[in-house]
Amino acid sequence: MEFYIQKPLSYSYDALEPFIDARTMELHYTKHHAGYLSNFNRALKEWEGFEAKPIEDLLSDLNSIPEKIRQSVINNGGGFYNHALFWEMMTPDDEKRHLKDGPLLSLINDAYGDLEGFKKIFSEKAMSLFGSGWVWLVQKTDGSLDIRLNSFQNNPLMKNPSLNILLGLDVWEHAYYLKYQNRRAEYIENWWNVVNWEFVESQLNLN
Ligand code: MN3
Repeated sequence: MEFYIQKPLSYSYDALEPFIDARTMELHYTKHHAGYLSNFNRALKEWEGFEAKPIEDLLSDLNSIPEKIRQSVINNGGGFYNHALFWEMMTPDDEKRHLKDGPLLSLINDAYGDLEGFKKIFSEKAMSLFGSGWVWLVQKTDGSLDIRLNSFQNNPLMKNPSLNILLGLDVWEHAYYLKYQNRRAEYIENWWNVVNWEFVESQLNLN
């Protein structure tokens, strides 16, 4: 039995062309993401009495995980969860690719001046990450925005469960190497074109 499953992509492998190429999407989804999931499920089978629960709850409470599989859950459960989010954070739909006036834009303006200012800082952070990992836009409990960097498949929830994840960018080489080779900056610049701002805004906590 599998505790967690991979949701189908809501768009085709070539839907994000020319910014993200079809071959990268296919390998990323069918090999990398599926691989994390299969290793994750395999590790959980060694956890006697484990019952599936929302993945966020599991990754927010690493101390509850038996030590012998904890690192595997961090790597593979993190990889499974991060990619599931990543697919939803991108869209082929032009309507959703624009951030409209609203609560998210207001928060971005408060924190970074304007949307371009935010993109610049987020991109610089993504460039500054040495090796493989992720950069995230998160919302803190006071409602304000912040940026987090994680190596490997770590996720901000693992250190701080109170953070609300809004947007994430995969900067592992497997996410861009086929099309962009070593040109991470070009990948990041192009990736902004496919961000699903409607989804990002829908993740906000509004109080
Ligand atoms: Mn990846």
